[in-house]
Amino acid sequence: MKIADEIARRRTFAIISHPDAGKTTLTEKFLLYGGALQLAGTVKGRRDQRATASDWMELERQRGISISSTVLQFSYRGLVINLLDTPGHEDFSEDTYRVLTAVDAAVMVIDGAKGIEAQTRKLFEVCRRRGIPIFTFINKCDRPGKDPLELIDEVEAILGIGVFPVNWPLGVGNSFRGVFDRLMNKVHLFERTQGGKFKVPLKVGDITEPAMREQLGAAVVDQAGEELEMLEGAGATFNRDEVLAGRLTPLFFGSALNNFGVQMLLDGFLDHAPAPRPRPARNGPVPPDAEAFSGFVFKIQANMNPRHRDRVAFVRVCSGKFERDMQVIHERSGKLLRLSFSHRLFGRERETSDEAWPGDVIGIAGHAELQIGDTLTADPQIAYAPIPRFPPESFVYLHNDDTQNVKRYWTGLEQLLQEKLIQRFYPLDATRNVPLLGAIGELQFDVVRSRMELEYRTPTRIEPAPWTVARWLHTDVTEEQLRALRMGPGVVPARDENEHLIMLFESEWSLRYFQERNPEVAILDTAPEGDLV
Ligand SMILES: Nc1nc2c(ncn2[C@@H]2O[C@H](COP(=O)(O)OP(=O)(O)OP(=O)(O)O)[C@@H](O)[C@H]2O)c(=O)[nH]1
Ligand SMILES: [Mg+2]
Repeated sequence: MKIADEIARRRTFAIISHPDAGKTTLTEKFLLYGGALQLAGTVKGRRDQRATASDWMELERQRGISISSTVLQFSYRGLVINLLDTPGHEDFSEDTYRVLTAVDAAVMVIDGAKGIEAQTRKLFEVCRRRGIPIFTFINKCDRPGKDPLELIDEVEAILGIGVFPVNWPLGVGNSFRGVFDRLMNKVHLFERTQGGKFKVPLKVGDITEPAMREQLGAAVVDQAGEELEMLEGAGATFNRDEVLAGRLTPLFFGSALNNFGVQMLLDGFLDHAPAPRPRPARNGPVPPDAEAFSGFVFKIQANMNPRHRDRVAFVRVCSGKFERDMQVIHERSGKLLRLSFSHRLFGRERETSDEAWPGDVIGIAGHAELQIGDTLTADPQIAYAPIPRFPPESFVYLHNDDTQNVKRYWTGLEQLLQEKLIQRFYPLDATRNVPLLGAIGELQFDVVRSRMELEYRTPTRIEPAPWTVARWLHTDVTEEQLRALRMGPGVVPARDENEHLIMLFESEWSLRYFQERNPEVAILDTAPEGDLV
């Protein structure tokens, strides 16, 4: 059974967390240990240093933060891994949420000095709602941080999930030298090297060996011994079913920057993470080994590689076998599309892919009609749920500063709207033609300006608009009802690109005032076309 084998060897997962916890660094080290890179790059390197494979955008390199999610496909240990590095910053969180619709598991990275931070908590909630198993990595153990037992309590208490520490740190901060593998009962002793560009030398042995005691120091060994005993006494036992149900998180300590514990995390994750499972759809779950190919678009991005200045739709394959040149149904329009330009993705790099299996993320070029959330399928019965669109919290007018080049401005803006980096709104009483754009956070407008400049050679200028809250109205609301609404101060009705009505408010206060004055009007937290799953 070819398809069953192919499914069994797929692992598709996202790395998630609050900004700066080390997702991109960990991604790079997974690539190094997974054999996909010979030399690891750094997030915010000096000019002579290699950048990372996942933070390839100009603005990402300048600022040392991730802005856009990246897909990296590679093979390791006979498995095909689809790894998605996501941005942590809240302003880019829509991209991260979309990625979470396309993965089967997540690695949650926690900065050992900071513990659970706000954005990590939100992303964890999304994973829990979707039933995605989570593996936890406590990063930056090379720096003074919180007590390991305290960190475990924090994960259990704040996230409300059982924790099984797979390994235990030996030494902290400057004296962090290794980890104890609780499943294998072995010590992994690492050597610190400069920069962590290459794999680090590793010594594996028993904690009782005199040589280990000497190298780690008696105090470290004794303390770890006590803590490990406590864990044995009080802690959870390892149970894979609980992990797959999202009730237990295997937890690993390490340092991505120094390559400590990276291989153990990668191997442990691959051993226990699920292969693709049946996926909910309109007419019931679709098993991955269904005969018919199906998948959906969860991201669109153009101009990723200067050699191919085109638009790529990221498709998660959910069932059946994908073959290049196949004809599929574009479920939203009912049209047949031939998918001739399919690619395996590795950051900004790509190569032609002739076939793909459930779990794979492929890049499809050459189809301008593809939108985020679209289902592509060989079986007309299959339709996947739309991907929710969240209300923006920041609004600006985007002016074209180069009036000689109106066409480039509109082409660029149209593309960025397609990527749903931003949304465009049309106030009902608008008297001006300057596009009004909304985004979850302001940083997104920096990205818009940078990409307009770099990819469309169009300098733009931003004029702030006063709204900070927006809510869609239920699609039942008629024109007549709309005219009868008591608006109150600081609110403007508008339409989005899909003609749905949305109210723009200057403050939470004006939203509440509006709700109190119009109790009969149903307002929505996400755009009317998306079910929040
Ligand atoms: N000391 C120490 N620093 C680390 C470690 N891992 C990552 N860092 C540093 O932490 C900073 C943030 O790392 P990134 O990998 O960019 O973090 P990120 O989670 O991808 O951040 P965003 O994508 O912007 O949310 C960088 O300066 C890294 O060098 C580690 O193990 N130890
Ligand atoms: Mg990053």
